[in-house]
Amino acid sequence: MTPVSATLDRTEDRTGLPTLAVVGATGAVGTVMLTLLSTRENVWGEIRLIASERSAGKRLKVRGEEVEVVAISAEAFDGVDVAMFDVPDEVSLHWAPIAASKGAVVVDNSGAFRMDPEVPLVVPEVNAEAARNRPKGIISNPNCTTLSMIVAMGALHHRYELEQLIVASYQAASGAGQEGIDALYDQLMKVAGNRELGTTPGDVRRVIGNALGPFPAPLAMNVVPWAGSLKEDGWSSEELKVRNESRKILNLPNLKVSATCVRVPVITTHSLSVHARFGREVGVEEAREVLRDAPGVLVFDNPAEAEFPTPADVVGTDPTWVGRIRKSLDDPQALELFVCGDNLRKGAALNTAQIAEVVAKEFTAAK
Ligand code: 2RA
Repeated sequence: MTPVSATLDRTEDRTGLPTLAVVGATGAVGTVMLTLLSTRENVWGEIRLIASERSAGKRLKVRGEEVEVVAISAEAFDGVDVAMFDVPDEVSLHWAPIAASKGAVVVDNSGAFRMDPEVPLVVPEVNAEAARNRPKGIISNPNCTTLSMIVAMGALHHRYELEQLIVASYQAASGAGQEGIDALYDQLMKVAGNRELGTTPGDVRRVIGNALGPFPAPLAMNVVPWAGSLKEDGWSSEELKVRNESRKILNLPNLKVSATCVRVPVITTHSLSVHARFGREVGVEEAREVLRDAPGVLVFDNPAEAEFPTPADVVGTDPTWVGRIRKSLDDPQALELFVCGDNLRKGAALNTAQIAEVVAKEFTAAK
């Protein structure tokens, strides 16, 4: 679907187009979603905004028009063809099956259904066809950390047969929602202007005090080797998601994956350093060409000119940016790469919108 730069013409004819519901329209990802729906090529008739009772009655702009938010209820899904959910796991667990039972195809951005064998986990550039097989009427959107690298990995896998991923993530504060964004800005205010901080153990911690927000340690002037919740044997939920979701999306149940997830003081855009090992020898120039030709990937890789992706440059853009592409020194079958992707766009709202657009085509084709 081609993005268009201007807000859509309000007078366009939307007759016969499917009805879309956006559930969780008022959150950090929901806000990006409304921007995307206002700037991408339009495939929707009515767009209905649904949120909690608390947000009902608010008026939000989408496609240049004000739309009133309605409270979530079974009736709110009447006549809805596709429902995009961006709400906490427990809300999706409850409401997604209800929306599906009313005939909507649900595209869910929570973790509630991602590993359910009856729910496809879809990245349109990699496995769009999986969206058709949805026995529960639900399609899952992957976690933002997986999404920030998987488009590039999918392209390389199709050429070289991926065997192993060893990754370290550098995750932005907005991955932890609005609370994470607010905490990082507040902490940056506290440390700003103090030219002695960061010189003795615990000095940053003392200045930040209890204002940790959703993070287990100060994030300003720091990196925190933790995201998500504690799982077995010391792994974090986030690290297991990278492993399990990569396996499911690429249809490689035995893919070896080892991830270390780290939070960094960046507002939005996740980065990952990736060591990818393949079933055969990789030519680095050829791999660059594969990535250049891959939809959704932008190669930005000329260190001699200081050209490599950084979150500060990538934020607010759609592609997966790839740089620092090198052949591993000790393994002719492996590549080293650095990837960046906006965790609120491709990592969440954009991929959800792309999946919904894949489904919208089914409705449009059926008419
Ligand atoms: C994070 N990936 O960055 C998570 C959000 N889904 O915290």
